[in-house]
Amino acid sequence: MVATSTETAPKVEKLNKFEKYKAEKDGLAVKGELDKFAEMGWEAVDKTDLTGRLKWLGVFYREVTPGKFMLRLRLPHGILSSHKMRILAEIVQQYGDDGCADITTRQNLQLRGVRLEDIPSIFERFEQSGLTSIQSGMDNVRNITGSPVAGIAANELIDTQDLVMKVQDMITNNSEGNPAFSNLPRKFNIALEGSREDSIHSEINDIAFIPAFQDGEEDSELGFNVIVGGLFSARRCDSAIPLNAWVPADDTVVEVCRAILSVFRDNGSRGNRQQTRLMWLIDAMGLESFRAAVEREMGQSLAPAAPKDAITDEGKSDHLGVYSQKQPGLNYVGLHVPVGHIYADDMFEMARLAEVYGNGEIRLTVEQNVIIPNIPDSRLDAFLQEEPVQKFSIAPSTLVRTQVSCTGSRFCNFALIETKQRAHAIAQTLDAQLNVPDSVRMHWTGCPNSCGQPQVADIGFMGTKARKDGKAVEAVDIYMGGKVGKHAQLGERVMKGVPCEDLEGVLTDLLKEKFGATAK
Ligand code: SRM
Ligand code: SF4
Repeated sequence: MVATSTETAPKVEKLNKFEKYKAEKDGLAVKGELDKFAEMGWEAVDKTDLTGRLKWLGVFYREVTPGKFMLRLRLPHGILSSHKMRILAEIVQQYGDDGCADITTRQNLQLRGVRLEDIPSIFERFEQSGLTSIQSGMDNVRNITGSPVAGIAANELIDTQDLVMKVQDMITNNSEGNPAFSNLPRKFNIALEGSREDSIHSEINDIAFIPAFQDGEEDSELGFNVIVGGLFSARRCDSAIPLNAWVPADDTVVEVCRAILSVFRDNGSRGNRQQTRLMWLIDAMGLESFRAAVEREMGQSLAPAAPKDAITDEGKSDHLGVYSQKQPGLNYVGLHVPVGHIYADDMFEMARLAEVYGNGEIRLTVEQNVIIPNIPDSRLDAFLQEEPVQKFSIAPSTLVRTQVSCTGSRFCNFALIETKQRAHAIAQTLDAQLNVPDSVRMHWTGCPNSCGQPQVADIGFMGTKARKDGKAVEAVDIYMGGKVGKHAQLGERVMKGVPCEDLEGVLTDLLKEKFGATAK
């Protein structure tokens, strides 16, 4: 058709630089080049492969520690066996002082100190043991989160373990790598909640499934309401919004994920990188058209959302301590891992505890802690006497208990401040000085990317720089008012540029004024 002068040509989007390199060579393509990379050494690897495409395999070049890579796994639901944990411990152990691991805010593990030349043999071990790190970084779907006590919680509605696994298998082609979903416009987060508490911050995911009885009444069919578009980024932070869709707790969940991912892949902006997450597409299309596009992709219509979800007002557990399971005579015990940082010895010990006292299963939480499930009543006392249970306490002091922290400047190039050690040290100091009557959840994040989720915290800290006495110093913006669980809401920034060296005093005042703390 010949365009008339009154017609305007469709706007052609200028692709961002990530799109250009993805178009030149797919991220997953480096899978076939690992032996070559191992042989040539990391210094000789093409820069875009090294710092970009390898992330499609979960291999992260760290500018802060050149040659010592971070390996990000996928642990759906945060669940792994003692056998898998032991393999990961052995990998970390071989790197001596460089080797360590972190439990992440998506109930996942990241290994540190890893050498590129070892990746082929590490991946062989992964394949033999059912571990994978595929598609865990860049424009892929991240670790899929679910209640850390799925299948064992007394208040469970839907055991989401199989569904989470099916969604991961669909996205990754059973961990082989799936080109259909490895070139999304941007990162993507999915969560499935199956209990009566929102244990996984569903509201900050691009797609989340929340348990809901279809008619709102408990005698109607149990399934999920779907919410979409939650995100944190330097440019924008938003809670997910209802898609106005209810789905049964069956393979429809997988289909909805597939359809939403397809609509995002085919229609999402690939221009300004700060405007490419799902919520920007929903804004551009309008929620109704977006929902219609998802239905078209599924080839079926979606039922409207249930009038209410089944999350209760009781709040969100941190799962630390001893809890009876729904299976009579069995218990799960949540152990506190300060800011999620662990070493090979700790990992071996966790594997041992799980085997000796439980059924060999280990679970991770989005608060970066560990749960050992399936401990019989008769073994509980002996378990609680174990040395690692003293180290990773079931009852840490009030402020130490609630710290969550992103990686920070020790390993992350984006970081404006050191986070993990500082978070733990300040909490220990203030616990020694103050009686704090109730839990105060504190989240630390080293830069505006918000990996440490400061907006969900009672008090959140976001790394920045400030000037003090004419010098640039590490500082934080302080967020307050984040709520989790049924009435989740994002916190707001209440203070800007507080130098970290002044934080102890500022926090003491905040804890006394807003949280009823008193001097010891
Ligand atoms: Fe994150 C990028 C660490 C959860 C938002 N995140 C990064 C990178 C990969 C940057 C880099 O290459 O250095 C960090 C790796 C540092 C390192 O060496 O560990 C990093 N993010 C993390 C982890 C490890 C923080 C932690 O200590 O737990 C978490 C890993 C989760 C996992 O297992 O996959 C992690 N990141 C999050 C979350 C929280 C969540 O998912 O609940 C968010 C906010 C939620 C969201 O995504 O909407 C988050 N990370 C980001 C962003 C901002 C995304 C955006 O749309 O702008 C970036 C930067 C980017 O993607 O450009 C980022
Ligand atoms: Fe790195 Fe910033 Fe994420 Fe912390 S919030 S891990 S500093 S990108």
